Amino acid sequence: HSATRDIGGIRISPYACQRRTTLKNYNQKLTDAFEILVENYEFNENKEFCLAFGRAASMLKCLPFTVVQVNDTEGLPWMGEQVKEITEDILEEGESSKVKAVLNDENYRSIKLFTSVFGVGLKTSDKWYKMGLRTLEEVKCNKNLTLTRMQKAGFLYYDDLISSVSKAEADAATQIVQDTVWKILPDAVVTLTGGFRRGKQAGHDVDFLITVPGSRQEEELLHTVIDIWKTQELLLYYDLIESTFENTKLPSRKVDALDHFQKCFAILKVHKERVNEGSAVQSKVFAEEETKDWKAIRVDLVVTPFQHYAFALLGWTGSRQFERDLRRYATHEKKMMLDNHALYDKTKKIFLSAANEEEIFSHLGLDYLEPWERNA
Ligand code: DCP
Ligand code: MG
Repeated sequence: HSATRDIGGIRISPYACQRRTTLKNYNQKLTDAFEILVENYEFNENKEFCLAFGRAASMLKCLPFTVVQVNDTEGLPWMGEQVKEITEDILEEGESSKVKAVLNDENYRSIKLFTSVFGVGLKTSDKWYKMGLRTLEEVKCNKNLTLTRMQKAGFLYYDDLISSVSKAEADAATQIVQDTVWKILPDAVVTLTGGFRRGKQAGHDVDFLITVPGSRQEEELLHTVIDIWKTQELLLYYDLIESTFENTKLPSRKVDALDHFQKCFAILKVHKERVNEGSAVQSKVFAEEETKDWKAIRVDLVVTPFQHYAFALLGWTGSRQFERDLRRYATHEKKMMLDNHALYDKTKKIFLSAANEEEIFSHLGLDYLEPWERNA
């Protein structure tokens, strides 16, 4: 599986952290199809197939040309037999019967629908499906179910939360976060992370990383931010998770496990007047009919000690596939362990410190990739 190939004199690596993947995707038709299969295998907890199709999709995203025949993928890493078959179907028939079957599958459709509610994961979705429930109306009307506080918020703000967050809305949220944080600690660093840092124009939430140069001033920060937002009535939902971080703990390989930093998963009330979409004229026309002048937006705030900021920034910028490959590369090519907190050299038995992302790439012997080149 570690085949490499030259494209325009550039060797294509099986690791996403050695490929520059921008948002320009010449093979979206194929990658969309593979991502549907990835999602389906995720729902069925088939890790092996999840990885296989995820890696294939990610590989196709970095190509500087559109694949028009299966031969075009010859020699590329991760192009297994199944991947080739589906690629062939799509290129020749315009669609894949396998992908079509998933899209029509009752289980896939129900789990997709249920997990679209904030606070509803695979376990809950599976339970609802096995109870015979198929629609959100049926869930809401079922008297035997007890919803968590998170799920109640998920249903309450469902329409706002499924409509994706625009860059303008993310900027408005950034303003709110910065205003509040800087009122408390003017030296704090507030960074927009996640997909928006990679240059995406839309996302499902807005991710922030907060740190304070100097020592330990950040510990009370989130509590104060929350108190201020409560009095301003800007918090529609929040869950504050205290830090369980220990300096001596070795990095973990699990890319989907939550990190140990203090964080707040919130739903923020963002007033439309704060959102500069460049369509002010239109919004004025409709202003009189409108009753709700705000949108509920999912916001994640993560607070890190200053020495761990670069690792957290690298970890929270994503993409998920990029993060997976970065850790896999560290483990298998460098005998190092990397996570959102630290980098540990197993040969030298020491933690390697870093003041910025460039230094982490350099410790790993990797060429630096800009955030917008990490859209693997
Ligand atoms: N992340 C993490 N630990 C978590 C959740 C996320 O380290 N518990 C990291 C991995 C992701 C990044 O943070 O690459 C951002 O997570 P999102 O799920 O918000 O993904 P994106 O921002 O890339 O996409 P979207 O546009 O859907 O928000
Ligand atoms: Mg995000």
